[in-house]
Amino acid sequence: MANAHAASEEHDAEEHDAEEHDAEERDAEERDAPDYDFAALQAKWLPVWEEAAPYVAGKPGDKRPRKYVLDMFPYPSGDLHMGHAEAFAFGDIIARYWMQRGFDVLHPIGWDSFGLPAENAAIKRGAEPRAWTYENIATQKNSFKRYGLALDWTRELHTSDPEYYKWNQWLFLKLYEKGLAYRKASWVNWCPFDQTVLANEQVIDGHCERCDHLVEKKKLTQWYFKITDYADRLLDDLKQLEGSWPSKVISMQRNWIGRSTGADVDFRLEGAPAESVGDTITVFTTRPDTLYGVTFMVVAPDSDLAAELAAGSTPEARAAFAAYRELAQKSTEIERQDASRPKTGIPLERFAVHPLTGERIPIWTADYVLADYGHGAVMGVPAHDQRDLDFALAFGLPVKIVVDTNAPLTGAIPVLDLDENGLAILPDDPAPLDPARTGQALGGDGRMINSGPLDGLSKQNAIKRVIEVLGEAGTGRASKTYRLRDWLISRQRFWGTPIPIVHSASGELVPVPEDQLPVVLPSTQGLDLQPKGQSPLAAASAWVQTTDPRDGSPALRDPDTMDTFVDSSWYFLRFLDPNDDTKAFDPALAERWAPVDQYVGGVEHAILHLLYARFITKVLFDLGYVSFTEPFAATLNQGTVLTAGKKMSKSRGGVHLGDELDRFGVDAIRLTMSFAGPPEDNFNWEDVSPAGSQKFLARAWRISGEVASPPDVEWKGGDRALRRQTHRLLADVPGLIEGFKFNVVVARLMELVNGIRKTIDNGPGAGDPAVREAIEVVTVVLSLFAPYTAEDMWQRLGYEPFVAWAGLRKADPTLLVEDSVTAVLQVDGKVRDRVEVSPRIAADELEQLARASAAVVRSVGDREIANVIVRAPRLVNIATRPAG
Ligand code: ANZ
Repeated sequence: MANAHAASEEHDAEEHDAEEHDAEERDAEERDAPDYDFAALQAKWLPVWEEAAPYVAGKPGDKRPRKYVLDMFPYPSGDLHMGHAEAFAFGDIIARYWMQRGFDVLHPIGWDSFGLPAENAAIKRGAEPRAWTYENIATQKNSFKRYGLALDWTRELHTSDPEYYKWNQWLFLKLYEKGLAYRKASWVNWCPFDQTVLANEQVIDGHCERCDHLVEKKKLTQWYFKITDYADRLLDDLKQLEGSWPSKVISMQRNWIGRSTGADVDFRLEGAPAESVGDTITVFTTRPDTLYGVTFMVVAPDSDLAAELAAGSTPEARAAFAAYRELAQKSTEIERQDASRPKTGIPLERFAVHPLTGERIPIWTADYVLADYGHGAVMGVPAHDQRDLDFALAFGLPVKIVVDTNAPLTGAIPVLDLDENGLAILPDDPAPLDPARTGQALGGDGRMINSGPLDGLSKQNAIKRVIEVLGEAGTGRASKTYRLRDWLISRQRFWGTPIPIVHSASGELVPVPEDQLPVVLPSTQGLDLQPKGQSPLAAASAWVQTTDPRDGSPALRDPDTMDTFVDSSWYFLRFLDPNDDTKAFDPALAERWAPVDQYVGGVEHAILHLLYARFITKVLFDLGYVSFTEPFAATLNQGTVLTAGKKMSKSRGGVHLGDELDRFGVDAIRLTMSFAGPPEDNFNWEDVSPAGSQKFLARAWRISGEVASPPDVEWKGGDRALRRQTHRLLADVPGLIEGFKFNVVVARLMELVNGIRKTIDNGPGAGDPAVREAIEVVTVVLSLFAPYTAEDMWQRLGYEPFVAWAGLRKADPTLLVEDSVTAVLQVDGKVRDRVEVSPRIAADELEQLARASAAVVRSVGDREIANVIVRAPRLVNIATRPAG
């Protein structure tokens, strides 16, 4: 087992030798008694657990403290795989741990069962998405059960059930009422293969997250949730999560929201005003201090502003613009932001007026400026911004330095190198290096120059000052911009929640009244589900043609369906009572159980899913439905199970979970996952040993049958060393489990089982009460990792099911104090005193103790000490001679 030693904390050489010897004995013993049969244990206990439904949370009258442990929503794509096996093993350890600690634990399960993959898979097989999905759920459900998870199956839900998606539609209407759901035409990501729009978040390096095809830009009218209204709160509330969310995930959230602070600056337009901005162009800048260095402006070619500016320009500029715009649209956003790509662009033959100097500033369009960031326009400061400099150099635009980056900021005298005569070497060129010559923009801090009222100021002070100056003139203000865009939630596909809006004959958007929900998906009968750029629902004429809820006049249903991230943004609340058909969730239940205490799942959801769930929770808070603002108090993101350093997947082959479960059994696989290392780390399946886990389980299980004392035996008189080992484990388990050090707990269990084996074989034997105590503790702790084996051990130890409720005992503090040995203190070979000391006491410390002993001092009397012999920790002999 690769990591046994890495995980184990204290191992001295002696123990190691003994272990090796034991291992030989054990191997012999295993040959003689191949009696641990995991398949039989699974067959024996699964029906017992099924029958008893033992993990039902929130039973009436249950007054225990509560914990909500949630595993990320599985998607029914196929059968259980390695990734599930790992994540669910970890979630289960945590859930079972709190059960053992006496909590009423809510550990529910459901399926995120709408979505593109099911639809695509069904189309490929000529099947029906609904049938395909529910078949998969049935298969997975069986596998989850066999995997021995302590789940509350009474709360199972599927997002593709109308009983669930009715509440998605309710949620949509709540957002719509609040002005947080809206429709707009804009440039969107379009996957030409899946023939649907994608959220920015679903575009990975310019490719569709689902099918990997290159994503295009299309101008379409779509539904959005206004998550940008919550950008500040989504960012600021991350502070609440520090320490209980992985810091990596917090910074991924932060970067995704991407708040930049700076200023908006208005430039007056010369000539005819542009329709969308009137007579000014506003830019967002993080460096308003560089305002005096502006030598041109750039607007995004795909912005309305550029089109309007071009429309008011010369015929030549108009034609050039049309051609350039078409070209720009062929590039992906990633390409456009690639700093190493040569700059392109064209002048629009339009001019703006500098708000402070009154200079005439030429306006260009270039694709390095993005339409949907800031205002889709920038002030070009080539001396201090590399992108602007590259652009200026490409088109011969002037470069004006306004920050002297060589000027010391603090007034301190710079330390200069000395020549061989001890004279300071003065820098050749104390003036700032000219970016126009070097090609390097001066991005650093320094003193403002060539900047009128800002001259001499530092960057920070110049920013402050220029915002004041602009404010007084009414041509600028402090401002923030976010990378975060509104959440595009409409999809042109069948297998999702219908958007509860009808389009009236006059083109108005009319929400479907709440009492008419759910808007149920039609049957697929006669529908062509092939992706075609328009929702297949548009062709379901009997479904689409409806009436205006206000007056019964003919109207059309919105044919789009919702992104499945809507479904998973609030599902944790539906688990509180998935059968409630009167409301999405009961605020009183939410008060009792939520937020989720511990969320467990893949780091691939570190941005989107978590961000959306956080956003919807804040909306629900604002609407008064919940009293908390963050959905998941703590999260654990497990690493990935790899094979040969690569993520396992169906297409890449690798190890099949099903085969491994058949070979080694559920418990050995779960234990192996837990033992592989810290749960956040990736590991290679080749580097771990399910066979070793299986052997360990057999060893522990065998001991449970050897115990020769009754369940009510008094432990007190048991072997002290073994008892101490047992209680040290008990004392450490809470900290280790709550700190996700599952691998260390497994290593400690292995050590304790070795200790028990020694006590049985080479010590007081199987009848010693300490043996019973120790194996009982092993059984309870092992139940977090290997529920079948532990349940059986519990029975062999003479107890009724269920080990899940046996409870974690408290460590006896008197057994936790350090060992001591008796040191003999002699004077001239005669024993004068005895002291209890640590077996690890240092020689000089022991000598000091001896010299301080009253009996020794008395015995030495007024004689002189000639020599001291120390044999720590057992003996000190003080030799004396007459004084003088
Ligand atoms: C003038 C300037 C001078 C700028 C300077 C930077 C340095 P972050 O930090 O990413 O928020 N910008 C603004 N809108 C843009 C758009 N739609 N597309 C591309 N670039 C845009 O970047 C903010 C800076 O990015 C802004 O500050 C602006 O350039 C540019 F020495 O304005 B700056």
